[in-house]
Amino acid sequence: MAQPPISRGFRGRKPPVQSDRIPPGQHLVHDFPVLSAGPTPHAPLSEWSFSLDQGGKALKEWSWEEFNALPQTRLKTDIHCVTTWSKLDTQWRGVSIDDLLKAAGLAEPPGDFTMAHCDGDYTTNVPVDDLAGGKGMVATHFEGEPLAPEHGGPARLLVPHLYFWKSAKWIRTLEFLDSDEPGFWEQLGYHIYGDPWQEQRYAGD
Ligand SMILES: Nc1nc2c(c(=O)[nH]1)N[C@H]1C(S)=C(S)[C@@H](COP(=O)(O)O)O[C@H]1N2
Ligand SMILES: [Mo]
Repeated sequence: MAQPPISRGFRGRKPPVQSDRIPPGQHLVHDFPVLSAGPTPHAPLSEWSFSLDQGGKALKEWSWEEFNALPQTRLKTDIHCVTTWSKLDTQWRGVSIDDLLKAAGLAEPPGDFTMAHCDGDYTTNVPVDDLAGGKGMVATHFEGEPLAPEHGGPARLLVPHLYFWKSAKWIRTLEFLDSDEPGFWEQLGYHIYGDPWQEQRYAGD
């Protein structure tokens, strides 16, 4: 049966794809774009370590072996890149910031803010409240496989409720700070906090 033209566009269209999960200005992708400000580092696992730092000193440091022996957290979550792609239901495994603090013997986080430091000199700042309470992890696995080098392997920060530039790839140190300081992209004009639901893309948004 002939349909009036107005319904034709709707018939051919997929149902509005869970638009309550796509923040303003974002669109859904099914691939996994790679966005890196520099080359992919390839540090051998025998030389890899992860540390919680404060004032230039390590509060606790783990080797790759020790890190993988820590309690594992699984997380299924949506991610949102400031370049406007969003990806739904990504699955991650790693160590939660809560478990890292516990394993370091820290009853309280030693500062209200953090700076993630990575192989290749990338940095990004995240408030402790956005990492603790099950909100952030250091991820080593994606979709059941070891995290690919171009996506941050062996380990990346994962803070899925903020724009994905906060999820620092190749993280090696989480530094605790008393005040919020801008990281790499934040110094170049990106928003200091980066909430995708508020479209906090650039400073002043
Ligand atoms: N170390 C490091 N981490 C990084 C970046 C980077 O250039 N270096 N890019 C950020 C940006 S802008 C985004 S959108 C995501 C991209 O992650 P992906 O390449 O796994 O998609 O990583 C973030 N973490
Ligand atoms: Mo990004």
